[in-house]
Amino acid sequence: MTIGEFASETAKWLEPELGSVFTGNQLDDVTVKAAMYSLNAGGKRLRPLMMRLTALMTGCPESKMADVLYYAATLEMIHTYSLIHDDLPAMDNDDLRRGKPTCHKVYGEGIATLAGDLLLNTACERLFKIAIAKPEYLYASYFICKNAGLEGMVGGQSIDLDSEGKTIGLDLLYELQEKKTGALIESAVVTPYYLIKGLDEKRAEEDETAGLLRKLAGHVGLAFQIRDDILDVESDPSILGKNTGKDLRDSKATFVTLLGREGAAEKLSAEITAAMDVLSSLEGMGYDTDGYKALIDYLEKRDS
Ligand code: GRG
Repeated sequence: MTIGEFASETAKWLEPELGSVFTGNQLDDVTVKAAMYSLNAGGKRLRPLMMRLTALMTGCPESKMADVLYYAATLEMIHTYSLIHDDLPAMDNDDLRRGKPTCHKVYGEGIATLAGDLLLNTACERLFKIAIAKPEYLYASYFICKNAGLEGMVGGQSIDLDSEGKTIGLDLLYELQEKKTGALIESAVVTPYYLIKGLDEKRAEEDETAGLLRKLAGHVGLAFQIRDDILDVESDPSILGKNTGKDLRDSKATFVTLLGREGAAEKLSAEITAAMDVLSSLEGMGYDTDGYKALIDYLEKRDS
């Protein structure tokens, strides 16, 4: 199966679960409508795809795939909330996302803000709900919340906003990106394994496979972000589904502005090689890594 076919299969797997988050009268609420508009606006579903890849690679029993699906939908909700808020005039001020008008362009800024809040709050509710029923998932739920907060995505976005128009060094750019984009990708790559094994914090720290998955996530996250920075200067909005040239417009430090186009491409290639090395280690432990290899190949070349 190609990575494109796997992506289509993942979208079909995910979408009924997303469609079941809000039901009945809730669907009449305008904030729910706005949240559903963005959830179904044509995202690539990369994080759920990574979750499925990890689950399949690490031997998830069929009986636990429904729980992986539940977490995949939950993480996609957190990712979508972050994009809705990021697009608001007070943040990145964008009118195009996933090839469609952004949430606030359709529903107004107030409702779009609430739609993001609703997605995050509902995601947290879901993470608690499943951990109440299955306490062995408590650490996985905590890990997702932590990576979405100050130590992860919000912390990265905070550094990003604070750095606009300022000169920042490569070290701070790494920290910013590892938090802003990398933390949710880490949640996607490692959480299914935490679920399958029912790992608590100590065991997650000590487990060899978990350690390799965290390393893999670090390289995948950076590769994804560097490619994103390259696309911002090279791609076309009609292909990318969002406006380009924004980083220059907003005087943002990116891998391209700090390293140059060639330097960014070299860094991307180094991250791809490092990710492939981690996969070789996982292969040495008996895991079938073909799916992740195909994903990494796609991340290096993706044009949207
Ligand atoms: C508002 C707390 C808060 C955080 C926002 C993720 C983020 C932080 C901002 C988005 C800015 C951005 C364009 C980051 C680059 C990487 C990224 C997350 C791109 C979007 O992810 P994709 O390409 O999106 O997976 P789709 O639309 O395919 O789901």
